[in-house]
Amino acid sequence: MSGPTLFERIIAREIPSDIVYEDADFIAIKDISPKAPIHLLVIPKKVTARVDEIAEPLEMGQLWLTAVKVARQHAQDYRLLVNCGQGGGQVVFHTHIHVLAGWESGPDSD
Ligand code: IU
Repeated sequence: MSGPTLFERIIAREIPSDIVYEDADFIAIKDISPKAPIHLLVIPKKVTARVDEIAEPLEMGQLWLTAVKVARQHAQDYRLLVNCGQGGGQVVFHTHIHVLAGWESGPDSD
């Protein structure tokens, strides 16, 4: 299947989304089906299907630094998570990092 990914269409404002962060290279949105009190997705604008397709250390570093920055804007403690490939639970094949946070006392407490 070709054509723009779901997240490209969100970046282009073709599909509405709750955008919490944007810069030249990344966007962060609220997950439409949150799995934690705070559930954000940090998405590179440069499309790769899955995180292990990012070969450039600088790009990989900037992705994770942006995820940390966005996470810290919303919580002191948080979980960063990447699903990689169908067998790893990935559903949207445009690389993204999940930011999960906001539990009373840790992710296994609720
Ligand atoms: P995954 O890592 O590919 O499994 O995560 C995809 C996420 O995208 C998942 O948590 C969905 O709830 C989320 N999502 C979304 O935020 N908006 C959408 O329109 C769709 C999925 I489809």
